[in-house]
Amino acid sequence: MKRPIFQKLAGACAVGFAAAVAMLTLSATPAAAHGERSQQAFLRMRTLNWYDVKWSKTSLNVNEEMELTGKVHVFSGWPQAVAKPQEAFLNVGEPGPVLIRKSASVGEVPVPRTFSMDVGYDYEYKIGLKARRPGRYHVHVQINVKDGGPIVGPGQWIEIKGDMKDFTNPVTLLDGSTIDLETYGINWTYAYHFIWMAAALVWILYWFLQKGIIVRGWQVAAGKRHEMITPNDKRFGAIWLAVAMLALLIFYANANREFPRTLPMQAGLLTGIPFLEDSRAETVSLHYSGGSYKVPGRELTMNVQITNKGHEPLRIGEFTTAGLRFLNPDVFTTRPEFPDYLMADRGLSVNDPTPIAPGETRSLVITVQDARFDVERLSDLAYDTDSQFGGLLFLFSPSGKREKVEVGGPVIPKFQLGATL
Ligand SMILES: [Cu+2]
Repeated sequence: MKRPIFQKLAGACAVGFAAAVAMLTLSATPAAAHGERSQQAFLRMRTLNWYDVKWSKTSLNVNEEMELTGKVHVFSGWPQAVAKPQEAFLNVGEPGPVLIRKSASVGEVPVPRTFSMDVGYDYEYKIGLKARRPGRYHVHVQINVKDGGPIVGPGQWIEIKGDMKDFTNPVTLLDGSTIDLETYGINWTYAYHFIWMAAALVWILYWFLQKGIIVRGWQVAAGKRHEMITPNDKRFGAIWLAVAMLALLIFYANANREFPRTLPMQAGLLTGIPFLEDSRAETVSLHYSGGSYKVPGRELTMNVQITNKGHEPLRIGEFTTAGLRFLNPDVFTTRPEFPDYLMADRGLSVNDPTPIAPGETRSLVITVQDARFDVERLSDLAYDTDSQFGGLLFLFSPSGKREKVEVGGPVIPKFQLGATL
């Protein structure tokens, strides 16, 4: 039976309305969009594993300084699709220069430039920041990898109070004088930009006012391209070029006279940055023998075989990946200081909670389960072309010693309902 046209229209409208409602409801999650969740799950889990990240302050005044410190493990199963961190740059993920970077170091080596990291090793970093613009900002540690893009670590809300007008950024030069980088040479910066913008405008206007783009297009199409530029045009071009060259020479001579000694911007690649001593600690070895990810239950299950080669019994206390921390409440009796949205303090459980004795090899099922897995869009793992997870497991001894071991591999996504939440 053929349906009348208005019925079809009504049907289409209903579908459209439902879609609109769905979109509005779906986008009604907290508006904290800063892009860190937009990268693929496998990329965030299997590139840089951030841990021990600390923000020395969460509230500060304009001009006050703070430190962002922590460690990063370069995952051994670095995805094939991402360039290795052979050329990396330590940065801060923040909305513009709200805090300026006063210093940055990796393994005690100052890194104002690009450095090289090796897969499988751990590095310790420290970034000195100074508050510039008042407001409340989400501040992340970030490492930019050449051809791999920015890889963002965990973020913390930082509150800056005061007035940006009071901000100063003094530095002492090699000759002993002090300048304020915030305003130093600002008039020349404006002047040079304005002069060259004006010159560009004159150039564009001249050519545009001669004939315009379309008429020139016609001329070329008509095979008259050689008649297009008149002797007058050539004269204008020559004068413009001469004036531009002269201006360049004068500006250059002027700058050279005013600042006879300058150092070029420091570039180049730093290699051989010291990694953390315990990078290759072999106290614990782990063999991953498969796992699954239940999409409805936000539950990652890993089957592992862990060997304790140390002298103390060990308990599995934490799994960390993509800046998220899943803690075993049996081990963590007090809540560590860490952004709430990234820490599931009851997110990890083990099928056999008894400590792994020295010399023992035990097969275990580790379950990581929390809504944060979904909120931080790590569930996308199930839809990736490379459904492999990765992360770090932390094991703790009675004396409080922490052992770290990598875990990762392919998971089988499960979509059935009825999984425990
Ligand atoms: Cu953020």
